[in-house]
Amino acid sequence: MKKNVSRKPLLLAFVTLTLLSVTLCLSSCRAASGNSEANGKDSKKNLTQRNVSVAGQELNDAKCPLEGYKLVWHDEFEKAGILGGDWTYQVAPPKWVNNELQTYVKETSPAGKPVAECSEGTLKINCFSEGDKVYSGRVYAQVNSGWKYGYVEASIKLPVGKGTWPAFWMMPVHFSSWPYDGEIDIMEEVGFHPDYTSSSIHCRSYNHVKGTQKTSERLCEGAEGGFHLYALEWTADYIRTFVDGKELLYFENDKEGNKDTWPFNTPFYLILNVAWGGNWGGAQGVDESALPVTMEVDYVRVFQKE
Ligand SMILES: [Ca+2]
Repeated sequence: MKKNVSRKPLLLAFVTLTLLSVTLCLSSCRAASGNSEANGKDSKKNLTQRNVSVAGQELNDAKCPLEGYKLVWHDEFEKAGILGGDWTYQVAPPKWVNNELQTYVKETSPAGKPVAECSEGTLKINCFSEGDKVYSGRVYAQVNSGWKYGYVEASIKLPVGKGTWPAFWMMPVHFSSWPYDGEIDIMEEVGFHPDYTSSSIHCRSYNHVKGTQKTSERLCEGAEGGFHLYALEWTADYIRTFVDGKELLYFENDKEGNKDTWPFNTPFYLILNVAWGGNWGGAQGVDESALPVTMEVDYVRVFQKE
């Protein structure tokens, strides 16, 4: 596209100011962790900005789904009701991880309200208060087998409200300890920093406890309230993520054969959840008047190389 040359100084000033304010906000706002299994550990994300508005930044965008991959598993959530048999519910009390405030239950709250339900072609993960608790859903796809390498995508509409911390991510099937076994965060967002979606990887050498995790974040306008495509390509050589086909995170296997820097050579399963509060989601407090909230997922698809 042609650019109006006379506007360049203005544009540059705007980009500089935007970057400055984003950087300031990030350094002050992001006091906390990824959606990790590091229970209660304070942490800071080491952000790499790959904002599309950065002048001269070449982004390796792609047409999703990527070519050369074949669909091996998917859920379009067309069948109304509870989730199918490929899914497992996490049951966990508040403060189980990351000082999060929600109670995760299987299927429904004590009063019978669903934390995860399919209707009108989408999965809804509901986070709501009931009595003196906040209930929410955290569900796993293929928790016992997972997938090793491939291309994964989900179309997701994020909830709105200070305190929300929705995520689409992966953990290793054979798990002994965090971060040694690795974690792949395809999409995370927090309600106090709306529409800024991020991707991260965690392992022993790169994790938020040490401030060395690999993270990339970018404004995805309308992520709260509209469906956007969050995707991961994971090969033996690299991990990269996309938002609406725009590359966000790129992390390369250093090929040292060292699990500390590349634990991503075993099967990982998929996770969808809405956390409430916690080290990151609650870093600026929570607004309970925002509840109930819902994360809506149109589909999740897993592809592998033919
Ligand atoms: Ca659907």
